[in-house]
Amino acid sequence: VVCCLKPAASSSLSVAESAASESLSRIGSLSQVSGVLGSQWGDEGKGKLVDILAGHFDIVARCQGGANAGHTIYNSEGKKFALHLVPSGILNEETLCVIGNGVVVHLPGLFKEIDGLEANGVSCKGRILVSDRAHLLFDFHQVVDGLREAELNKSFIGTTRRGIGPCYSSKMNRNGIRVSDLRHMDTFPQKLHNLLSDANSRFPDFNYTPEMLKEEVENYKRYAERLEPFIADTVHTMNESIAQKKKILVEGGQATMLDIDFGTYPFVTSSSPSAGGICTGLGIAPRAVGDLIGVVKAYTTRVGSGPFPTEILGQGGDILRFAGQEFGTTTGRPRRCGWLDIVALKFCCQINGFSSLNLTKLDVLSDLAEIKLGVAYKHADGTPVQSFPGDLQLLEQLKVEYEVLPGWQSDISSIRNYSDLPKAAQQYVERIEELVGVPIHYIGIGPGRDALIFK
Ligand code: 2SA
Ligand code: GDP
Ligand code: MG
Repeated sequence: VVCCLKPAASSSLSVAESAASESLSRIGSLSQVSGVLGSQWGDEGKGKLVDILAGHFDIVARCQGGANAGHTIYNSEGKKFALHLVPSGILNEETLCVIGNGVVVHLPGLFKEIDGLEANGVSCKGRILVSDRAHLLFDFHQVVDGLREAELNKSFIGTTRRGIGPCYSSKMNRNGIRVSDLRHMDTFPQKLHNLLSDANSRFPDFNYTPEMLKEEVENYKRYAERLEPFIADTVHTMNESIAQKKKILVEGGQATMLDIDFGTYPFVTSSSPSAGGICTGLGIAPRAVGDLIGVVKAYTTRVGSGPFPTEILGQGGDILRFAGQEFGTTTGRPRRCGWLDIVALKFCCQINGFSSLNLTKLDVLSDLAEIKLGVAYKHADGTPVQSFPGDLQLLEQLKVEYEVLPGWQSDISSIRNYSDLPKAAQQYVERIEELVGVPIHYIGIGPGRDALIFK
């Protein structure tokens, strides 16, 4: 429970109490099934918002991706947690966490994460369900991820090497192994052998041996036993919960610009982090899904290769990287940094139909004298580019048109009311709303749970 969001008891409300009560009613009015999705290239701060909202939802569910995701959250005592597969609702004791059918699950990683949470006083028992339809991501998928990246040489994707692409490839090839297969250990070795032989015939350096299979089968016999209490038909759970009027919050991993269909292909992840992934990754109907909150950093970051039109190269990028502590939660890689890209954000809003936005890390811009917004794309000959292009060559050649806004050059991290923000900060927020046409309801001004302004 977020202490600053508790309802005010007295009838004559102070300014702070009335702001808290407004915040509560805003969260309370979110639809029965709501979602928090990334609207750039990931790491916008989705985990923090999910953690804050979790107390108002019965279930927090992941629908896509795997342990490539990294969500950093802080509990009320300021203790830091980095989550990868476990949904960011886990710190709220009342919340049930669902890992849906669309997620690819690396069991040793999941158990390590659960052990880490338990060791830090977070009880996971009976609070995590793993879909029986979810695909298992094996260590060998991670090896293959590395081999593929090495093979790509200079055109490498810059994956997290968590085996995501290879596991979704197995799923699409229709020889993947699912959680429910763990209940049939008689046929499991043959299925795993088929997968390993595939990889062996594709990659000369794979070095598949019978011992490898034997060892992995033994591991998975143990994992199967440990996972059993967590396994559920989560499609049934989700739909029953909807019928029982329970509130469900879907937590997106990665973001629309990394979407396998809508992102900067091939420099994308292998799942659907946009709105469509909610239905396919959880087995719920589109009409059940209500409010979707797009999370967007006040600037832009990207890890890995691929086009980034508003990227700031050199020292300018370093300033944002260090001010925003932009290093990967999963891999520790430095994130590339740039200005907020309105063209990309509008494209994300279109695809996802966001009802509101959470603008995060506004505090990181506090020292800058001027802040730029990338407001339009132009072809090399000066003619406008209509929308965020799918053509990668065009993306790499286009020119970005910027609008320059004044900075506020003061610390905003302890401000909790929108009206107390410096005028230049309000102007920046409102200009984004105006350009994108979606209201910004939440503003992040620090990593902590309480560092959120409701607008
Ligand atoms: P993959 O591993 O196959 O999904 O990589 C494909 C592309 O997707 C990007 N990707 C990410 N981008 C930002 N954040 C992610 N999660 C971690 C974090 C990243 C980290 O929270 O910081 O620690 O490095 C994430 N996961 C995947 C990836 O960079 C490739 O561009
Ligand atoms: P996610 O993958 O979208 O959940 O984001 P990550 O956790 O990978 O990265 C976001 C980082 O920014 C984390 O370290 C958060 O603690 C931090 N963060 C989130 N919101 C804010 C904010 O408003 N201000 C600051 N300074 N940090 C924030
Ligand atoms: Mg992240």
